[in-house]
Amino acid sequence: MKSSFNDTFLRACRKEPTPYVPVWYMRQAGRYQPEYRKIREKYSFFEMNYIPEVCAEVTKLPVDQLGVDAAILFADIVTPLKPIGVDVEIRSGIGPVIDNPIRNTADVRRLGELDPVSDIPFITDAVKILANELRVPLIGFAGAPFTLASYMIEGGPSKNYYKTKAMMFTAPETWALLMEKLADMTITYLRAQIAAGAKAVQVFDSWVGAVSEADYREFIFPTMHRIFSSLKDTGVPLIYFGVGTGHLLRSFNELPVDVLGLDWRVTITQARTEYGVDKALQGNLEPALLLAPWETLEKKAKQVLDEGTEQPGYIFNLGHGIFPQCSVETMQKLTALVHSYSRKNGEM
Ligand code: 1CP
Repeated sequence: MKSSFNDTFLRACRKEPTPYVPVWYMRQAGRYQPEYRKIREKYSFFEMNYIPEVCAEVTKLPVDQLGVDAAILFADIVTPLKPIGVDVEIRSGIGPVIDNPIRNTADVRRLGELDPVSDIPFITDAVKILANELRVPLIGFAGAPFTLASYMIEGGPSKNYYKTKAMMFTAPETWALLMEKLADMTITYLRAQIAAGAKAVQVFDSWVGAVSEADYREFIFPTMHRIFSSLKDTGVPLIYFGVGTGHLLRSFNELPVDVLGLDWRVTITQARTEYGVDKALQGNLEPALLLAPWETLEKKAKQVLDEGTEQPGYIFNLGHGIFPQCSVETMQKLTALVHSYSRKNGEM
């Protein structure tokens, strides 16, 4: 590892003491940045994703601009779905849209297997460039099977996931096959990113908070357990994140992961005391506060930091992604605050 390499984030993932609280932000590369918007004018989302030099450049934008302690690969959770036969595009202002949604067992059987060498060389090439150039760890990522399935079955973003849940409840064997295939793909995809140089991986189960704990345990937990268990031997920190998942935290805590990402609906103290989470934690500032007056944002960020730093193993982040209306200046100020406030507290 290079001598100037900043491994604060990796140490926090492993619950080791750190001189200050490391920070990165979900969706830290995106439309709130003028530089991103400029590149996006020239390319479609997938073109940016498919050209390793562009992908690497966009990944590095927030690292240089904000001073965060980790980079996250610029891609999307639906990126590996195209090569297995899902006709997905990213529509600006909407998100992933799929023209051939999954309806039945035959559709699931038709899904191919991911071959990293022929299917995603642009991802592994971008990771290699970044692993070589970055002075902070690169986080690789994948979507979790439930969240991917929600796009594949609904055909795009959804509010209540009725079609997804209908498959889960009415065709449990089809559902199980879909979960199995997506889990295999996720494992292959993350292993390829790790082999190319990703230093940690995050699995985004953004929409799994829509299911009850009983249904999570029956229809989803075994798949997640298999994914994380089979990645354990890579030795890199494994992070799992979902939105609105307070009621699932006890189950999440039983998974072989290193870090759990929290949204803003539960406090860090609640996660640790009420839900008994003993993993490292990442989160969880309410993203809407990025539009509040600085004094309000500062006060709330300090509250989050005070709770987070009660135990080793804490990474500052938002409770969900940055959104286009945010300002680069606010993100810079917030990053500096996380570093200075946590450093000062550490010395006290
Ligand atoms: O810095 C980064 O984080 C950029 C890399 C990144 C990641 C980690 C992107 C780029 N997408 C994601 C993950 C992702 N994609 C998730 C999990 C995280 C989360 O919950 O936000 C999800 C659910 C998606 C699906 C998706 N892709 C959406 C959400 C749609 C919905 O259902 O509400 C959207 C809007 C996209 C498009 C997308 N992905 C990434 C960017 C920068 C964009 C916007 C593209 C553009 O128009 O420029």
